[in-house]
Amino acid sequence: MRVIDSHTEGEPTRVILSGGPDLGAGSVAERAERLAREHGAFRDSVVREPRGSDALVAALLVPPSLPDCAAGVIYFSTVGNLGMCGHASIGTAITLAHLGQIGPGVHKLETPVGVVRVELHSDHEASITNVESYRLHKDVAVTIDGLGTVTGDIAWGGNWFFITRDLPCALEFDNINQLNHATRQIRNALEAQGWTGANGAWIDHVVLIGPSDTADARNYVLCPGGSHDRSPCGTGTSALLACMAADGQVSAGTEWVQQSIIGSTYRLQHVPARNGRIIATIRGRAWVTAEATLYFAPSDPYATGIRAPVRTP
Ligand code: PYC
Repeated sequence: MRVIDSHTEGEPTRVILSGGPDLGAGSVAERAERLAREHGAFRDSVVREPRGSDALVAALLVPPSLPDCAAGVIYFSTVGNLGMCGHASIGTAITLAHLGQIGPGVHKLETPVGVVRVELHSDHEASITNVESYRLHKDVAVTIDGLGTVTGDIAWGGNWFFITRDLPCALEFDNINQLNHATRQIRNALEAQGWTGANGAWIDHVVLIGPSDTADARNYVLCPGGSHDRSPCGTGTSALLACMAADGQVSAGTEWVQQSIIGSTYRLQHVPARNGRIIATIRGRAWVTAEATLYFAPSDPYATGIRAPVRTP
């Protein structure tokens, strides 16, 4: 299987160029469902250890069904498909540019949750115009042993997020283990207390928001596989802006600089969309780190990866 690895503001993406399963015809959303239903072992083999890690997001390139899109792309991590992924979309754009498949300017990618617009600014910088983001529930309170009551919003930014400013400790890299433990507890409590995204969707990302000395805010983002986003999380910050816009705390066209737990940043802006929703544009940098061939020997007991716990304590 031929892949190209990159990182976007610290968060890794693996673009799969060849060697993926035949997903047949249909929209990218239909083919993403087929991937989830019939090709779990393929997904696991690419992103799970020993070839991948919980931080890695794969981007499977497929022919788009929409004629004006440059590519179709299906994102997945160690626990399954992602609807959209900000960092992986920027990584995919930089990878397509590295391959000479797109040049500077505006392009479109067909994802399972809608079309995203990609603007390639240079070999290492791109903007993504995300799908619509919105808040589903405001001020949801969950009670957690040892943490007390944590209050936050449930919002969509291409994935489902619980976003809170109630912090278990300072958002500093040295506190990473404590932040990870607390956000897992919050995610478990949301699930135990019956909170979901639309149509019963699992809220698989938790965002802690705090102050930053150099940006508008700093975050820690728990990702589905149990690791944290090294980048400032494009879909998570889109969801945050949707909540802040609904509360009148950020106006359309104003730049928002979001810092990650490792200190990297995205610059975002938004425009209003229908029914109080917003459309966010996320600007960030990515670098190709490797061009590789993945091997899967029949004798390798871990050819399909090491099983990852889905819901971690
Ligand atoms: O940038 O949207 C994002 C993202 C989601 C999970 C990891 N990164």
